[in-house]
Amino acid sequence: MIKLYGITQSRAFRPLWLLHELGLPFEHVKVDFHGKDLDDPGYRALNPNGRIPTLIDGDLVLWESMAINLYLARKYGRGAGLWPDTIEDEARALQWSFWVMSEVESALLSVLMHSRVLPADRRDPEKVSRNRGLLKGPFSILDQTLADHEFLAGNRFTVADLNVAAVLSWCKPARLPLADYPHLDAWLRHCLERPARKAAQLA
Ligand SMILES: N[C@@H](CCC(=O)N[C@@H](CS)C(=O)NCC(=O)O)C(=O)O
Repeated sequence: MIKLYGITQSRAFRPLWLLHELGLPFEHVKVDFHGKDLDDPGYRALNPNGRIPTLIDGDLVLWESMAINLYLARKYGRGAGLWPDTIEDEARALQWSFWVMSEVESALLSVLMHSRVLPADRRDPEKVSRNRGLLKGPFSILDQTLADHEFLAGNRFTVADLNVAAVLSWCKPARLPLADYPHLDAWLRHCLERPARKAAQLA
């Protein structure tokens, strides 16, 4: 059986959401990044980075949330429509998954940490302001794309939408308003309304 390591309140949320979309049976091992779980030698043998998530599927041990999702969607998601139908749309799914990790994730995480997660005395408003500024470019690009396209790869919700929306789900807890990006805002709400996203959040 598939095993997914990592608590919901981490990047493990991304594969958890996808596993719920797929409706596959899986074991959820709630390894936490608070405390000592990630120092456990058994866990380190699976993921030498000492991070979550990690996936086991048969002989495959895989880490990196986007790699896990692209693998799961390609292997198990064709029937559910989560893997794109054409090579061109596969390429778009890869493009948007790499894009959200390289252009958005780090700046958005910094806004989240410094406006919400860190204790008040460790928050740096300068970082919030700088990273909010950095996000304007990528958010405008995504908004323009979604003005002309309902979805990011093909004409239905796929792993491309899930991967990008899962990262952008941090906008709400980071209290980042999206009013300047109406197409992005509407698409994100639509993605986050999906029952599988809600089920993953409760996992
Ligand atoms: N690029 C990795 C990042 C994984 C990652 O940094 N996970 C965090 C939790 S969200 C973690 O395990 N942090 C523990 C640590 O850095 O010690 C991915 O997307 O899977």
